[in-house]
Amino acid sequence: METPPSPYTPPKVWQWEAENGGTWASINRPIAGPTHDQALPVGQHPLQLYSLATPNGQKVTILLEELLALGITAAEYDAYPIKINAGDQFGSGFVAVNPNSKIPALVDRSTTLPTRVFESGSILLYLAEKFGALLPTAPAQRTECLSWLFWQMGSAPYLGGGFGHFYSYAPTKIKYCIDRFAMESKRQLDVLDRHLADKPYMGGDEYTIADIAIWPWYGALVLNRMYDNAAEFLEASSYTHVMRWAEAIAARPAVQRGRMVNRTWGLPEEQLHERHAASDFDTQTQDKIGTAD
Ligand SMILES: N[C@@H](CCC(=O)N[C@@H](CS)C(=O)NCC(=O)O)C(=O)O
Repeated sequence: METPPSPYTPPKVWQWEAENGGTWASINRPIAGPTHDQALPVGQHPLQLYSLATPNGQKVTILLEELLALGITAAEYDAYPIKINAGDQFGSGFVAVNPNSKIPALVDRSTTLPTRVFESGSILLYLAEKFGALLPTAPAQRTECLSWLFWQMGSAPYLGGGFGHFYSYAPTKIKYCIDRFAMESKRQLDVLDRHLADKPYMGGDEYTIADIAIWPWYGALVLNRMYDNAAEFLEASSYTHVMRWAEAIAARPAVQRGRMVNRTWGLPEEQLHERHAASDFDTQTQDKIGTAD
């Protein structure tokens, strides 16, 4: 096949053009560190979560709601929204908790000195170990669970930053990029589908933090909750085992609550901007109706 002429020749040294037209262009920068002073709020519980209900954020709120559903009251938490489209992740307080300036970030104030935890996979592991739940203790099962947890951390950027970005967010649709990442996303769905063919959950018989990490990305994708009908584009319904697994997890009450926490968009009844107590879920509908984001 003949290679088409390239519309862009890279210069010797890359230059930052702040406005490139893509969704999120206004918040992306080639430098790290804080842009402004902004202290983080602190609530009454030992666990303080600073996040947003994106797939990476949902992982942590789903786990916390599952821990509470198991009767682990020490997992009570305050959750504050970090509005990444307004640049909250570059505030000095947030950067002190996560030098990588991305949600989710957690502070555990029950330790002698507050413990900061960033990267969603690290937060899931920290909480599962702290409370001794949703992570098997037998070495073989624990290792299988962690293998899938780390699989998610390495794989989802191809789905989100690759496929989702070029299919949905980029200012122009570039066939080469969409082909490359659609291919990889379908390959990943096939990995999951083959694995789930003979077991209910990623780790085997037990629901674990591996499912909690993978579901907000791949479950949401096959349930057509992401990227402008991407489920149809990627023929998600053909991955029948992933679909069955995604629907079973979507039906869990803790998952439904976790999806709502720090959600600042969508249907008013699905949003809970801040979470401080279980009763917040009962009152959120009245509070949010009429609130514009
Ligand atoms: N590997 C990180 C990824 C976190 C991440 O990409 N967070 C996004 C939202 S889903 C974010 O905060 N973006 C803001 C930005 O890039 O400035 C994790 O799993 O915690």
